Amino acid sequence: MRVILASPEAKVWSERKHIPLGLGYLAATLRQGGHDPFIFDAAIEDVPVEYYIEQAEAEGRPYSLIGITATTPLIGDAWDMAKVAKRYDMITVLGGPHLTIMPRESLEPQHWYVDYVFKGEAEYTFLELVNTIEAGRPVELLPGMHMRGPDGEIISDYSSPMIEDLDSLPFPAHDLFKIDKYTNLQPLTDGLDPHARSFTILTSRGCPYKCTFCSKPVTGDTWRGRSVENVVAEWRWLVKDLGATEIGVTDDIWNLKLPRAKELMRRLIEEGLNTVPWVTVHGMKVNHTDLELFQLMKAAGCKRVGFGVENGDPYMLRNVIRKGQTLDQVRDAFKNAKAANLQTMGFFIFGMPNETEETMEATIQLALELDPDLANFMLAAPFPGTKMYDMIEEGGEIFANEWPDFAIHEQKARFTMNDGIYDPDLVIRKWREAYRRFYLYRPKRVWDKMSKKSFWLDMPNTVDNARRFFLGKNDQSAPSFAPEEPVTSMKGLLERTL
Ligand code: B12
Ligand code: SF4
Repeated sequence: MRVILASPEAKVWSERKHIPLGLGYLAATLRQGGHDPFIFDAAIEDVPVEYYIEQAEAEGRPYSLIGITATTPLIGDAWDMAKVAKRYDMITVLGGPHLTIMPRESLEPQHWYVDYVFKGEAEYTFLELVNTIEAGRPVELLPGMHMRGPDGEIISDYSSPMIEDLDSLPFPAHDLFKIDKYTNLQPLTDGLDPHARSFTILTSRGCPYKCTFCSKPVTGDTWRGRSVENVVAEWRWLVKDLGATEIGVTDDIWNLKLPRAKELMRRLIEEGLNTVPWVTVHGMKVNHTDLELFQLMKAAGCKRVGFGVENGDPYMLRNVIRKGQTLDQVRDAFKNAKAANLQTMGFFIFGMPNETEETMEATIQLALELDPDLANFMLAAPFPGTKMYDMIEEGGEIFANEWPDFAIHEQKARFTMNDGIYDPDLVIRKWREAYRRFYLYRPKRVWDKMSKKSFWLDMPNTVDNARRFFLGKNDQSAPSFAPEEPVTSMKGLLERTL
């Protein structure tokens, strides 16, 4: 069967282009099952999905079914796309993180144009559905599937499949992505190489930790690692056959098992696959690292490591965020990564419940002390399915009332706590202050950066970030890293930013 697998417009993250890897996995299993999938990622396409649907119809080889993926901020775009596909009489299927958390919502009467919804990892179940439809057999509920019954009522299988043996899956259909459109994975590389070919790879799924801001129903608590040899074989395909120039490891926690992580690094080195720079996209867990791991990573071609630091206050870290790591472990990880000559990136969260001026100040102090190459300060967002969401439901009030409001880059408060202490306006002020104090108010850091060639090469992005993050003013939109008009001198930079 001819199938479109689509990711709707990524407005919330419009300039950071990552391949939608989940669709790559679904495409690979469909292909293995004898079907003909096409991947449409609105983030990199110049034409809407209708273009391809009509083209296929004109060629007499129409698409019969569309499968659309969605995170929470993108679910509205997914509905819009399903509605469009219904105009062409296509069968419409939704899956992905938001559907794993709220599967029934998309089958309510107002979404009459959605036929089936899948919860969880759907490689095998989705293939089964496509096989059933192609064979003309009646569709029955599959694990994790939701659909309408004969009287229009929603019928559900509430299980959330998690594939145990990841080695049994085919590699994602990397070759189906228009890879020359995916040119950057992380802020420090934005715009530096317009011809980059950035792939991502997943060496494991799941995470046993229980951070309260994390969408745990999506990740799953059971960690499942691919064998080292299976990962190396995919890495070889990316490097040797598909011309990767940058690779992002997107696992929730690829380093959970330290010996396995080191073994993977040794094998990449032995196989000569250390020629293409790579980064950890989601971040590593600091308490599963040591100096040797970072040294091996460096030797294996790693360029930059990211770490979820989250908060500088021990109480917040342990009791509110429940990160399962100590501040000393954070410090050790940064020290060791820097000793191994890796660039570092820290992720910090502002505005969790219980946050006060002091705890946010502690976070800023920690960021200054760790001094990563890049600090990413994010505003806490209570996504449904997180423990944080429950905490706010119990003792606070959520302001966000539309799914796009949950995008972490929308620079506005999403909730308050009714404890007489939590102050959402203060959160926004401290969050802006964090950016200013980290990036602007340290003359030595500014000078160190300016004396590097990459700073000047990346000047347009620097300006754009400065304008949006540091000054903020009327700009409440998503931070963009896209080059605007090029700025070619320091004078120009100052004129545009100040
Ligand atoms: C890499 C990553 C990113 C990357 C790239 C995203 C991309 N293009 O795929 C970047 C950094 C850009 C990113 C951004 C954001 N992310 Co993110 N990201 C991830 C991460 C770490 C891995 C994604 C991945 O590759 N998974 C592996 C594949 C195999 O899984 P999958 O995509 O879910 O697909 C499987 C199933 O969901 C299902 N499925 C998926 N699609 C479909 C479609 C159909 C038709 C069917 C039947 C099934 C199906 O089958 C697939 C195969 O098993 C996940 C964490 C996680 N464990 O998933 C967070 C995660 C998805 N991100 C999250 C969030 C919050 C965001 C942001 C919203 C943050 C923000 N800015 O506000 C943005 C949204 C961006 C967007 N365009 O949607 C949350 C989602 C929560 C939610 N309620 O939606 C997650 C779950 C993190 C977490 N644990 O909280 N992210
Ligand atoms: S370590 Fe990462 S993936 Fe695991 S629960 Fe915490 S935030 Fe989620």
